[in-house]
Amino acid sequence: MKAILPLFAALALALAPAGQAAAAKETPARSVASKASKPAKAAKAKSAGKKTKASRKRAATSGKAVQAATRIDYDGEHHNFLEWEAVRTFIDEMGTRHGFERAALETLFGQARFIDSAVQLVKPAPPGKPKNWQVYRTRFIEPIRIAAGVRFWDEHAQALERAEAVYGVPAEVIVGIIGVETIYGRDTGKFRVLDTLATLAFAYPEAPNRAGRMAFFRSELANTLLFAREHGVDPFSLLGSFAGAIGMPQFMPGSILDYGVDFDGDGQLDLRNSAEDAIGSVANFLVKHGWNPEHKGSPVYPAEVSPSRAWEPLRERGLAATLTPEELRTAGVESVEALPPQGLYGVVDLQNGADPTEYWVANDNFFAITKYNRSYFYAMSVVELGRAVRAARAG
Ligand SMILES: [Ca+2]
Repeated sequence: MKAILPLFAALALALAPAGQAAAAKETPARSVASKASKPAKAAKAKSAGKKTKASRKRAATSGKAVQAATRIDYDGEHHNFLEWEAVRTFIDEMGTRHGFERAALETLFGQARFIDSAVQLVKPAPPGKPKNWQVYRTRFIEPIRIAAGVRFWDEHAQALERAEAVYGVPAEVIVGIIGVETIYGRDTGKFRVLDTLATLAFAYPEAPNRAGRMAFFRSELANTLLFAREHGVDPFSLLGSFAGAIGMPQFMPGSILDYGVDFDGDGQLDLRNSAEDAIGSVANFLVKHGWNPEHKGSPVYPAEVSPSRAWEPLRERGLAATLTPEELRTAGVESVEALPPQGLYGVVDLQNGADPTEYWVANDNFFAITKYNRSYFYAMSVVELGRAVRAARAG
């Protein structure tokens, strides 16, 4: 989730079934994605994790014997990251800022692999076809994902109810996000996060915003090390997408540190194996990004726009609800349904290729979802998938 770039977008779409496609961006701004591991595999990893927890903790904290505990089944080149000055500088900074032992980090980076596929995936996409919401939505609002959503909701109904009670985020929105990101944990990503983040932090390909991207991935690499230390896990045990997004909700390490919640209360924050932790963390993320529990209705309403196009500048207000229903009406944007009078709205346009663009008005809660992945297509997919799952459950 959080913060990767529009960049990945199109390429991710081409390559990834789930969250990565979510990363695809059609609108103004952000995010990530991932993927791959079957539930059975995850369960296995969980029990193995329990067995080795003590040793992982030792490894993570002593720094002497950090082992690449997680078997990797993808192509990654052994690369001596320590040859790069930027890596040595990073290690120095982790020492001075966060008290990490140099020798421990050198051992760690000595075991990191260079992931060429991550480099290929973040390269700017070639110009593609015009954006098309109706095409995009068919990838997410489809029978397999809806059926998986029903199973997930049934299995975790209690945790979803609890999240709604604690955070005020309805189950269907949480179900929509986890479904769009990873098909409920089916595609969480197989890369060791340390490998992909080290690769992107120090070998990001040529791109207009390369420096900013590298700084972002360096920061997430630091967050990975901080998270592993804080939670006593081997940093190599963290698996995620090509871009370092972790678990069922595809949180970047920094978002796990900032918004992750141990919602099942077992003392571990595990977004890959604990659906409850994923559910609580998604709800917490949304609330911290402007979700307003007072707005009980739909986060988004179909609208009609006047041919005058006086409303066009309203689309440039960013990912925020800043307009009163009056202001919208004055500018020629009319919600098809009556809007709840309280609250502010923003104009959302969904392009449909050669077909007419759809217009909607959205409140704070829709824009909170866009903070998860800065894309109107993404947020609308979340809303629609959640509704479809709810309807399917109702039978
Ligand atoms: Ca937990």
